Amino acid sequence: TATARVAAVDLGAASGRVMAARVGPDLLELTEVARFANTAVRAGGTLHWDVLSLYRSILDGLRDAGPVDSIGIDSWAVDYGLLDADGRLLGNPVHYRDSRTDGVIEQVLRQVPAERLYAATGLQLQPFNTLFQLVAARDTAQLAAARTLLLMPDLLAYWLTGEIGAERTNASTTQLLDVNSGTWAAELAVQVGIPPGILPPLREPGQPIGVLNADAGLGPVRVTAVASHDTASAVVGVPARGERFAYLSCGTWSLVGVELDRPVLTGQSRAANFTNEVGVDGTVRYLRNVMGLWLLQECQRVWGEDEVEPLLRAAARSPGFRSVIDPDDPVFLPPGDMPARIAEACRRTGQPVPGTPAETVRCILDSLALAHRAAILDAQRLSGREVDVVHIVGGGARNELLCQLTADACGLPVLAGPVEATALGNILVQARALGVLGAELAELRDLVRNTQPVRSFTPQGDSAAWSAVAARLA
Ligand code: LFR
Repeated sequence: TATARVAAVDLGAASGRVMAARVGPDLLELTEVARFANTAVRAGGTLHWDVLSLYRSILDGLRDAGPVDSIGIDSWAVDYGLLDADGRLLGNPVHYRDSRTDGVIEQVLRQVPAERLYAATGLQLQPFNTLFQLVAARDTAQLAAARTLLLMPDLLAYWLTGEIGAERTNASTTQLLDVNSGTWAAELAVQVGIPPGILPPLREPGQPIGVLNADAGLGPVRVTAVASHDTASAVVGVPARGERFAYLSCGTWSLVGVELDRPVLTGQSRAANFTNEVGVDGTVRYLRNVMGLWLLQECQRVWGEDEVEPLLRAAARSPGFRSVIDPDDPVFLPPGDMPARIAEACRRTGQPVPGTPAETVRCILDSLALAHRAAILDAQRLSGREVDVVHIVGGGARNELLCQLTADACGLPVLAGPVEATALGNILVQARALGVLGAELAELRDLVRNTQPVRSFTPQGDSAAWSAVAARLA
């Protein structure tokens, strides 16, 4: 049978990688060819992505990947570059954790009531949604000069191929896509002062984008649109059977939810800040953003501690449930002194203040497990979809303590892995487009399940005990 060789570029907020894969009906072999740090740069008072450095690392990685039939790119969501009338990038893309969006949600909601915004877009309110970033930039010379907005993977694909477009799964995170029609919400854009003409034509996962141009120096390889929102690719890579599963894509963020056929747009869903993001094949990623391992990553940065394993071992020995925080409190969103913020949150809620890194890490993991529990309970209640199992994919699947705590808190079995679900999802959509895999999403997941290692965690203790802990934060 036919096999394909494909390359996946997967950019996370902390690091990027280029993976090479061989794929066929019974074959899914993945090799990491390059891994590079993604380091934000503060310049002129603004937090930026270093997009040229990412692009250079991608080109180097693709060169090392050797000959492939296709290349696909995914990254974190919402962030973008603007092109001028000559097709040149206007400035460096701004990081979604930059403070320029402080207060912008409130400003927009005075113009567009929250009910209407949710009915139109189905999206959770996050200060960094593209809509709010653009409103924050409304009166800038840069936006005035802009002719085209390209989300990060689309910008990189543009440099590789010269082709312009907006891949749908990622476009669905902008809060500028109409949840009912699936087209750009041009009227909404106009209402908040965003020129709708900058939003490029949409493209679907699996569609060819174009062919590598001469700049890349790698020959005329085809670039394929994948589910370019990393979380959408991760959900493709979940090794689930059937539909009674919750997923937890766990990295810098914990994205927790279920896969549905249609969006949930009720008032209760809006109040719970659940989002209806677009998945592949017409699916809806009904999920909530939980702050995720960002809390731990920022602590590590402050402590100057590169190694996570010793911290996790110490946290496993540290007593549980001593203090918990609400990880989704906006105070934890920007970069900064995370251990001090966590200490302050414990003090404020009358709980013991973690005194050592081990205690702080334990507090983070207990708190994340608790937030995972709340999100999974809410997802079921709000959507009517019941689940029997929680699939944890992404880097967090390596974190045994977090996997076990999540199983305990949810009272559900956890299946952990693959760690590289996002790259796998990216690869599977390309391989399907090349015609070497079956058409059904379920078949793609079967291939992941049959080829990738998965570990299982059985829930222990009484999960209801976690409700009492949650009550401390009420
Ligand atoms: C995860 C992710 C989330 C999105 C956040 C910001 O990497 O893509 O899905 O909410 O990053 O873009």
